Amino acid sequence: MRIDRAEVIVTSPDRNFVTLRLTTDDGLVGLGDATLNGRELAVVAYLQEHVVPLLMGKDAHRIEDTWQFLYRSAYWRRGPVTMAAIAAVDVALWDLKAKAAGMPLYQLLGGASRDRLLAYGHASGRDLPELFDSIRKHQGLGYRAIRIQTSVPGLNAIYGVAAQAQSSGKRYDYEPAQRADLPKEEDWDTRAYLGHLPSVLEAVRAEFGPDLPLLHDCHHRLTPIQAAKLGKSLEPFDLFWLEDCTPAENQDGLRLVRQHTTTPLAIGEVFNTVWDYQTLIKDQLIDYVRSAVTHAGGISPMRKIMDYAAQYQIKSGIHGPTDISPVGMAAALHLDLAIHNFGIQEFMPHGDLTNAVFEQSFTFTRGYLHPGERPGLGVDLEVDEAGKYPYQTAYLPFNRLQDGTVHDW
Ligand code: CS2
Ligand code: MG
Repeated sequence: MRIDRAEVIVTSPDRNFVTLRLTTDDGLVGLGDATLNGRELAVVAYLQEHVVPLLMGKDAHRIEDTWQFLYRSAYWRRGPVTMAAIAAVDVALWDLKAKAAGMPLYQLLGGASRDRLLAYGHASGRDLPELFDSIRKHQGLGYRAIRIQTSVPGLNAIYGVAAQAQSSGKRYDYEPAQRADLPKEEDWDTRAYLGHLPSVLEAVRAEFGPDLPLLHDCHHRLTPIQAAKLGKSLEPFDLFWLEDCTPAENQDGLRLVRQHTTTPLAIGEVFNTVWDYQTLIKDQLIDYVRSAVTHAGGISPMRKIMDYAAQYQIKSGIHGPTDISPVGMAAALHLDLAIHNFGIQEFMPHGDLTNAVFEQSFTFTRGYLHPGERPGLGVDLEVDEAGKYPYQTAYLPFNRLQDGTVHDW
């Protein structure tokens, strides 16, 4: 089974996606997601210029060797662009191997370790009534775990509040990347946020009770001691997790947070190799690993990261917003189903235009996901449909503090 065609397909139905489509000499097609929100074209160039030429004629069955070759022969290691490109190759090769075997991909990863995968969705609101409506809407859709994001009085625009994006009438969800030639500036005030959030979660618990699993994403905006303070202040509300509470390039920063709070911690959606997690996992500074298969080099390395994490009873919480394509989501679900230390799966449903481009077999039923039983990933890319939606420049916002200092978004 040799690779004799490799296409890098860029399409922008509801948002930009980059997909690697490999075809073998016996006519099988394998797909890999290479979408890096706001930097899609960098990954396209990396694939087209530095990866696709190396794949021609390669034995598609040699997944590990191909991964090691692409990682080590590049000389320059790690980083989001490189690892997204390598991930697309890795996932496409796993898709091919599973199709050649006539099995759903999870069967090649050891088979199912569970019957279904708990999902969480994104509820948000500019105020409590809007937030409560959003929670009820997500419960009505079947979600059994819900992320809570809220506006903060005095701030104009903040991460994660769908109504802000939907107020423009252009979005069905909260997609932070704005289709524009330049990144959009948002504002931030940590003191206002820290003063407001606990009252919101207190109100949510009072309205929805103690049992609903609640998650919150700080989106990298606090110092370690501020994160420690927030984690401690939220303990009465029993979060499922507090995500990206502090920028974790300084892995030791989480040691300070851990010393002050028992609120479970999730980190890593911006991480792309096991080295980014080494201290966090070895010293049990986190509870959930957040990287997406698409951003962490593919299924092969993500499985290794999760096996390392399992030694410390750390679970998966794979990243799953709408900037992870249905191909990337399917890859996550097959891995989720097979590993023992599955935690939870983020699931933001895609829009109708996207679902017409990517025909998928995975299901979301009464709050649980399943990858399906079709051979391979279970996703087909409708190439002609994809061709209807050319790339549109889009950037994630950036942040400034009240005094104009650039901050973490
Ligand atoms: C967020 C993401 O889903 C999450 O946890 O952090 O939506 C993130 O903002 C986007 O993936 C950035 O592209
Ligand atoms: Mg996040």
